[in-house]
Amino acid sequence: MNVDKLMIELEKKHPGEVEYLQAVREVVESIEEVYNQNPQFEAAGIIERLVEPDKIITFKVPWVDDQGQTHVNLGHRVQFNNAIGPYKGGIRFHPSVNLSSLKFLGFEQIFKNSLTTLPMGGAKGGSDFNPKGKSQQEIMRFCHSFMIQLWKNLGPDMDIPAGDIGVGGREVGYMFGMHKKLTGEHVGVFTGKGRNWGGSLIRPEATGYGAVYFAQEMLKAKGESIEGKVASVSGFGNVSWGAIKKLNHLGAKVVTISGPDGYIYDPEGISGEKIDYLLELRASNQDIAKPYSYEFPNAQFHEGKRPWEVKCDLAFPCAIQNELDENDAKNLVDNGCKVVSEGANMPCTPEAIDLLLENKVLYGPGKAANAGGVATSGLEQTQNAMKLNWPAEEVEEKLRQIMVSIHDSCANYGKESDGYINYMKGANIAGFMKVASAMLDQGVI
Ligand code: NDP
Ligand code: 2IT
Repeated sequence: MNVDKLMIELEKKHPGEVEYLQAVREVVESIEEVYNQNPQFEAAGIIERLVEPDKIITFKVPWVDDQGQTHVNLGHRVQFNNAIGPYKGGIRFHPSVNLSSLKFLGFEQIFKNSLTTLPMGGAKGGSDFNPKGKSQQEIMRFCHSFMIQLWKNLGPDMDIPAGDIGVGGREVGYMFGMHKKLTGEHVGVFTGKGRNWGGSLIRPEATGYGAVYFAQEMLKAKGESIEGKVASVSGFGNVSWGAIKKLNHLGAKVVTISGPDGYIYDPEGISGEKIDYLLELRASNQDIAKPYSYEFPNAQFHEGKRPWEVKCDLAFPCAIQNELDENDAKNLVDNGCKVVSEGANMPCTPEAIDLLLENKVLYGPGKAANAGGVATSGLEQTQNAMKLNWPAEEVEEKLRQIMVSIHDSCANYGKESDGYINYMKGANIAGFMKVASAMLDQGVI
């Protein structure tokens, strides 16, 4: 494989798909050496087949708002690769959704799911629908319409979606409900379901918990722990919430959260009733950062800024792609940050990653650090297939073990001669090797 040649060809075929090309470049640069040491990969065209999705389904989603006005959004499902298991990955509702962002997310999902040790292929879906400010009825009508278009392409052994930005338990409920109505079957075709009807008891917390467990493992390898550390977290959605809960539980102090409008710095730490207050704001569909600073006057709101300028030991970007750039990474390094564990998918730009690696920061890439969410989805599927419900403690212990195992796989492939672990390289190689070997076994299809 010649990385530059491959990327030139890909850019010609998919012009302007910036995020997708960014995600592919990172992986192919990491695996180039092992790929070229294994001539069977080249002969079987593994990389050329892996960078193109198996199938993309695009459809219109018409829906009627509360005033009787009709709207039309676009929906997509990118079924990227099912070499090691059925397609699996979340659904995102956000105005920024387009094919480039879903292809980057689906591509990342292949390697992430491979790292979990569970048999899951990679996929992603979503729509440019903006759930912000919509009523419950509007959300329900949209979700039903989305599923009317997509249901034929899903199944517990074919493709199993879950949540992502703008899609949580409520939206999964509405989409699952329509799937059940159309098929007449109550099957585990979604994960992140309600706790009373097949959902895993800790799926909502799992991604954030996993990102903290991954940071814990990176620190452990250096003889350190989470306790007593100061942590900066971005966003305040599903993933940030889980990360903040676990960080508090393990004795860290969380000093930031953020939204698209800016960030909150709370030097006293964000825990307990403050988290309850944030959850209330979120449930009532309001911005969170500014109202938080009115409610807790010792906290400061920094309008239009990102939290990475705050001094911290641990950073958890948990909001959206490319939310931490080279300048932010420089601020983190200058302020003595030791760990960056990505709760979000691809939150660090390539320049930011280079700077973190050069400065030997412990950098946990999203496909490893946030894999606890989809891993717990895999456990939910297992429970559904067995028609069992495991207690929360049992699922969390399984999740913790999976995060340890992901850490060890990355360390195995990412250890450098001076002992520093390049987790990005390790994650990409470990994730790739399993999928490539399955593709070789199954022939050119
Ligand atoms: P949510 O919709 O629950 O939360 C997203 C959060 O990010 C919200 O607080 C949102 O603020 C904030 N946000 C959105 N855009 C920006 C921006 N431009 N700048 C700052 N903040 C922003 O999504 P999730 O928590 O589920 O997902 C967050 C990230 O984690 C995504 O990258 C997702 O792909 C990834 N992820 C999610 C998993 C899951 O299980 N849910 C699993 C693995 C990864 P507001 O609501 O005000 O817009
Ligand atoms: O990015 C992700 O891993 C998710 N949004 C979760 C996917 C899943 O199927 O649980």
